[in-house]
Amino acid sequence: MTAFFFAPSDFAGRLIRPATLAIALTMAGLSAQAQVSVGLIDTGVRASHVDLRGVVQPGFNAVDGSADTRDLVGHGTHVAGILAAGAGNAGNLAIVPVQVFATNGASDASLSAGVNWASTRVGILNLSLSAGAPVAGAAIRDAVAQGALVVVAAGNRGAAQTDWPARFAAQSWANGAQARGGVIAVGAVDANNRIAAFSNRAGDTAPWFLVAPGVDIKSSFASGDTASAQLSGTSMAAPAVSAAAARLQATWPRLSPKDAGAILLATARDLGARGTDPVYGRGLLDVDAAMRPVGNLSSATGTGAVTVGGSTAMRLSPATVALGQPAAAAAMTVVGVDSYRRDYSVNLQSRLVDPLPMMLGRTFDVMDLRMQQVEKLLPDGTRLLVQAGESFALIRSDEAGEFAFGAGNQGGQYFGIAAGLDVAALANPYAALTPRGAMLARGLRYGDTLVKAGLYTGAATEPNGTAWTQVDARTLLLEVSHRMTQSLALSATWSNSQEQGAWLGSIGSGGLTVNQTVQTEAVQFGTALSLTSKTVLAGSYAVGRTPTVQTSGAVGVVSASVTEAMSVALIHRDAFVNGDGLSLSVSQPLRSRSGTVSASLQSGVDADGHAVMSNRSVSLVPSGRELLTEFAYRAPLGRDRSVSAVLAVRQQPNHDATAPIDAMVALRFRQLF
Ligand SMILES: [Ca+2]
Repeated sequence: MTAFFFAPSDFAGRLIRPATLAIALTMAGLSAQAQVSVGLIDTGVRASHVDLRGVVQPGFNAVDGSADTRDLVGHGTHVAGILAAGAGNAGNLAIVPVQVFATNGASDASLSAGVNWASTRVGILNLSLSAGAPVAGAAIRDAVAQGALVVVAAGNRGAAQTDWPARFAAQSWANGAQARGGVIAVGAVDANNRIAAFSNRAGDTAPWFLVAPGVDIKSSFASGDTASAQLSGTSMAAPAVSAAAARLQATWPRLSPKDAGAILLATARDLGARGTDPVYGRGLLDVDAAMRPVGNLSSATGTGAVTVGGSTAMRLSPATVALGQPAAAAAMTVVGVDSYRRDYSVNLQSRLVDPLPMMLGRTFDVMDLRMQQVEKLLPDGTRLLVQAGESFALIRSDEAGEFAFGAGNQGGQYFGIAAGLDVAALANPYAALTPRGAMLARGLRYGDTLVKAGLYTGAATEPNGTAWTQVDARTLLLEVSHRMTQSLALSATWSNSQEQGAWLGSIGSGGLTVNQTVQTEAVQFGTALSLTSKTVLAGSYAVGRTPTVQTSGAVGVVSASVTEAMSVALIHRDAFVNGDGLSLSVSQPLRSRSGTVSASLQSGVDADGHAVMSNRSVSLVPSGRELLTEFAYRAPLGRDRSVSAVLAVRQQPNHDATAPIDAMVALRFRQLF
C-alpha cells in the first residue's frame, strides 16, 4: 500500500512520480488573506513595541472602563509577541487588547466585563490566565453562544485537573452539540514535548485540551520597545493555539472560529499515552497538519463531485500520456474542498503515473516464447506447439488449419505479422489492451491464405494508489494473411477491444476513475519479406478509433480519438549458432493522433462558499513521438539454458518532446529446471 501525504505549498506544480506519489496542493483561500482579530484578555499591551507595531488595535480597559490598555506588568506584551509570531504573517493579525488586571490580579467582574466587550468584536479570545475557582462563567458562555473560540491557559499548579476558566472546556455548553463556539484548554510542554512540571494536566477537559511550547519562551516585553524576556507558563502556550486558529481563519475567512478550534483539536499530534489522554489531552498543537486538508478532498464536476485526494490516481498509457505533459498542467489543476469547506488548489497531474516500463519485460517475454517452445508431431499428423513460461500457447495443426489456445500475456503473438517472428515491436498494440488472460483462436487455411478468428479475454486487478481497480477487457480479432510469393507475406487484422475500468490502457481510481466501457476498433496491416533463407524484413502499421466516452470523474468527456502505432524489424536467424536469433526493430508505440478531453471542473469557491466552475480542454495529442529502437539477441546454450541480450533506446520517451533519450541494456541468462 502506498502512503499518501499532502505536500506543503512549495511542492505545488512539481510532478511527483510513483514511489512517493504525493498530492501537490496549495491552500487556496479567497484571493488575499483576511485580517483576523484576536482578543487579548490580559494585562494590556505595549503597542509601540517593535514586534507589535501595526498589529495592536484600540482596545478596552475593563477595570476602569477607559480605552487605556498600556501594559504595566509585561505579561500581556509577552503573550502578544507569541500571538504575533504564531500568526505567521503579522499583516493577517490584529490584536485587540482588553485590560482586565488591576495590577497583578483580576476580578470576576473585570474579567466578565472584558470577555463581554471582546466577544461582540472578535471571534477568538485568548485568556492566558487562571483561577482556582470558576470565574466569568456566564460571560464565557455568552461568548461561546455568539460563536467565539475561547482559548484558555490550563494553569500552572502541576495539577491533574485544569484551573478555571479552562475547566469550562468540559462543560456541555462549551463544546457540546448546541455550542456554536468552543473552549480549548492549553497546557505547556518543554522543548522535548514533555509536559512541563508546572503545567496542569488535561484531566476531564482531555477531548478539548491541547499542549504547546511553554517553557523558556522568548518574546517581547513591556519594559521597552525592543525589550524581550524569557518566560515559562501555560500563559505562553495558549497564544500559540490562538495564533494558529487566527492563521486558519486568515487563510479561509469563511471558516468559523469554532471550526478553526475543531481543526486544531483534530490535527493535534498525539503525545503520551495513545490517543486522547488525561495528561496531554488531544496532544501537541500541529499548525502544519492543521493547514492541510481534513477528511476527504472533494471537487465539483459538471455531473456532481469527485474526490481528488486519497485514492485518486491514474496510470497513463502511451495513448494518454498527453494528460501528464506541461501543456495540460493548467487544465489539470482543480480546487477541492475538505470536510471544513476549506479550499485547496490540487494539481491532478501529481496523481498521474507514467506508463508501466514494460518494454524490457515484454521483449524478454516474447523471446522466452521461442526459447521454451516444444514442438511435437502426433501420430495422426497434427502438430502440437507448446510455449511455456509465464504464458503458454498450444497450437494444434490439422488439414483445415490450426487451433490455438493460450493463457497469459502472449497478446499479439498469434495474430498479425508478429506470429512466428518473435519481435515484440511487431505485436498488435490493440490486442495488448486486454491484460493477461485467455486466448482462443481458430485458423483456416485456403491455399496460400490463412483466415484466423479469435478472442482474447482478461481481467486484472491493479493496485492504483490506495485503491484496487478491476479491469476487465476482451479483444475480438479477425485476420486474413496471404502468402503472395515464396518470400512475401501480407496480413490484415481487424480488432475490437472492449475495456471496462480502463481507457486505452489507462487505469484510474477515485476522482480519475473511468468506469465506462471503452470500445476501440482497429486495423493492423503487416508485411514480411524474406530477404534470404535466414533474414526477414517485416513491418506493421496499426490505427484505431475510440468513440466518445463520457466519464463521471474529473476526466470528463473524451471525444472520439484516433491512435496509431507502427514498426519495422529486421530479423536474422542462425547467425552465429544454430537456433539463435538477432533482431533490430524501430517502432512507434501507440500514440494519439487526435482527441480531446473536456470537462467542467471546479476552479474556485465564491464568497458564499459555492463552487466556481470552468471548462477545461486537453488535447490527447502528445508533444512528441516516441521512437523505440531495440536490438535483441538470443541464443540457446544447450537444451535448458539460454542467454539473451537487449539494447533499447527510446527517443522522446512517453511521446514527450522534451524528455531526454532513455537507453537501457540488459543481459539475461536463463536456466530451466
Ligand atoms: Ca495521547
